[in-house]
Amino acid sequence: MTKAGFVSLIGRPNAGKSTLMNSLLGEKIAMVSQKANATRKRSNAIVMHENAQIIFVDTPGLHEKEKMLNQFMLDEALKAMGDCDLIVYLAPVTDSTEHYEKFLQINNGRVKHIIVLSKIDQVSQEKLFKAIGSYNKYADHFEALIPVAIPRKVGHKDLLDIIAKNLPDSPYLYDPEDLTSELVRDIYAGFVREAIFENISDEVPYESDVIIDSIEEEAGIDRIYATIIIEKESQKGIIIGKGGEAVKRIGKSAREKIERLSGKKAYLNLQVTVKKGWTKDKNFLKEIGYDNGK
Ligand SMILES: Nc1nc2c(ncn2[C@@H]2O[C@H](COP(=O)(O)OP(=O)(O)OP(=O)(O)O)[C@@H](O)[C@H]2O)c(=O)[nH]1
Ligand SMILES: [Mg+2]
Repeated sequence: MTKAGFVSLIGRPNAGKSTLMNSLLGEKIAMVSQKANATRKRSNAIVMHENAQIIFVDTPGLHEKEKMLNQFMLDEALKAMGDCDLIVYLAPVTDSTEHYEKFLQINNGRVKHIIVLSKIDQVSQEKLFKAIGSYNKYADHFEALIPVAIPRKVGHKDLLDIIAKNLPDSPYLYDPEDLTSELVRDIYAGFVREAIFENISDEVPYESDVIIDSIEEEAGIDRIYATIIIEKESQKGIIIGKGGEAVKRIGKSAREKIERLSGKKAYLNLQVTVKKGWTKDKNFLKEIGYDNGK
């Protein structure tokens, strides 16, 4: 008898959702950043654990909506919450339970959940015990609480065991050899975005996006052509940098991430284009894949 199901990773921006998904998969496919609001679209990772196929769904952090793009991001998270077999709610160990209470209100008992207390490597034992204690009063609401330190893979096996236990009996939903059902172009676009988040400060990462125009696969090398979209003409100089040094750094970093995943040499060509006000342009957002049906 096998088990299979969808497990949505839900939590505040920067809680560690994408990092946890990559770590459980053992491959980097989702972009991660020190800056909040990195993930914009749902993505998934297919993790086999004993007789269970766990399909993790990474989501944008639950946050206050502002721009239309943020509204899309919030809708993505809410959709993933309603449409899964189990929720893993990530709470950084330093967070108060206030955020968790908000999550309980939104979920309203609809989908059962496990709490993952993340980033426990950043606090003392004493603080960890205190944080665990602060969730005691909600014990009727969650299936389990698992403390996790992703860099040391602490808590990973416990988490996979308890998830598998909570999944429905089902045949496998994907080929067990598959890592994800995402398109390669979406994963690569995430890597370029991650490189922008790493190399460029202030608002530019939030006002830019990346489209993979084409991927040409040759025997020893993949050639990838991508466009970075920015909101304002004035951001062009920032993204490109003096003598092109910023865009070169972005390209090098993204190319290395691509090569690590593909195990193959890559050539990455980056173009920069200005699309005024794109984060508020409903039609354009739809065109580049941010379609929440509204
Ligand atoms: N020390 C430590 N850092 C962590 C851990 N988990 C995540 N991080 C770091 O926390 C930051 C945010 O991680 P992400 O995985 O991008 O967070 P997220 O929840 O996906 O954030 P959004 O996509 O913005 O919603 C990154 O700098 C990670 O390296 C952990 O267990 N320990
Ligand atoms: Mg993320």
